[in-house]
Amino acid sequence: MKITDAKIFVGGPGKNYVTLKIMTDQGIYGLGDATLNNRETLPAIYLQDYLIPNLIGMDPRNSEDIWQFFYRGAYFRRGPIAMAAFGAIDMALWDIKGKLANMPLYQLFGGKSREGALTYAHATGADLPDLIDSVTRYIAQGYKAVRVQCGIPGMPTASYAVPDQKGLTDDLITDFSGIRPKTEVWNTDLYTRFMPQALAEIRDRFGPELKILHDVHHRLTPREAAQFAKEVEPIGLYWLEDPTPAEDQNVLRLIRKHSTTPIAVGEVFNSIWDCNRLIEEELFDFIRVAVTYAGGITHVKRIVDLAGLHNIRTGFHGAPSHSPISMAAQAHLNAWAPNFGIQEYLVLGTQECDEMFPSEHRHEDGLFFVSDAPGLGVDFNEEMAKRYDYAPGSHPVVRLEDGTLWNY
Ligand code: KDG
Ligand code: MG
Repeated sequence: MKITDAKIFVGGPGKNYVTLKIMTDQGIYGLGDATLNNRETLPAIYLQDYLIPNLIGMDPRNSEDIWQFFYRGAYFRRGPIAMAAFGAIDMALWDIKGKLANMPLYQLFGGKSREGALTYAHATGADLPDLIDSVTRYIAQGYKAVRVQCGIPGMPTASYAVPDQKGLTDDLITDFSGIRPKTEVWNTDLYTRFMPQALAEIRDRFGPELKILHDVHHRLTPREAAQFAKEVEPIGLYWLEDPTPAEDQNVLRLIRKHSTTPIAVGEVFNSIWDCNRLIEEELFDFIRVAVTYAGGITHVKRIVDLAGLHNIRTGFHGAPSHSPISMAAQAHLNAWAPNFGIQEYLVLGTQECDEMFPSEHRHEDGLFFVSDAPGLGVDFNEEMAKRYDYAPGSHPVVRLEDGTLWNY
């Protein structure tokens, strides 16, 4: 069996999805997602200029060797661009494998460990009353787990995942439009004074059953993060995410020394080499990698297995930048993984998105039910994809009030 061709499409309804389609001499094709949020054209060019010319003629069934060929074969390897490109190829090869076997992917991993996989929604508000409304609505939709982000009184601008006006709480999607980033202004003291109280109020209001998550989005220093994690300990968070930037990995040791609040990290990790020591030392509780940015199913499955040996559960990244293709890849891993924890769930559930990526996957009562169709179980409407142009975007930059650049 041989790969005969591969095509890349960049664009989609409201997002620059990077979709890879690999064709074979047996008429079976596979789909992959290389959407690196706000840098979408880079994995697309890497695929087009360097990887696809090498893929043609390879046997698509040898997904492991093909992964090793691109990863080990690249002298300059790792990093989000390369790993997103390798990841898309890997997803597409697994899709082909599943179609050849006439089985959904989770069967090839070892079958189902559960039916519905727990997901969490993003509740937000410009202030606490709006956040409470937002949480109330998600609970009414059946969610058992909700990430809560809240506007901070006195903060000069809205911060990560928080609207700048009251009333905007339903499925808020951050506006990344424009090549020049917007600026957010951040004040740690205001945040660390207000946020623990807000989280405590959410716990009091909604009771012990609700799984409450919160994303600090890399904003605190190590000491501040340790103090924050200790302070929120009585609230019983499901997780506290990315308390500090990912570069200084010693930080997690300090946080662990001071609190038992569960920590989630990894949405910016691209390989097992970014987290193997942290996992082996059991310095966090949930691994947040995405199949898109971390080398596809082959590599992420390796991370999940290592995490499983060390009491770390999965909590894959699921921001709206991931297309239904990589979300399906994660759904198959979620159905199988013995150490599954939770899935972030935010794919734009619009009619246009569903038309462009038709599938029988189902989200109901806060749970994700994976389809039994062979392979990934998602298709791709190429003709429709051609309607969308690439629209450049950027993540905001963050500055402190004196102008110092901070972490988004
Ligand atoms: O591209 C970056 C976003 O996906 C990220 O800011 C979202 O932190 C995020 C999350 O937890 O979904
Ligand atoms: Mg996050």
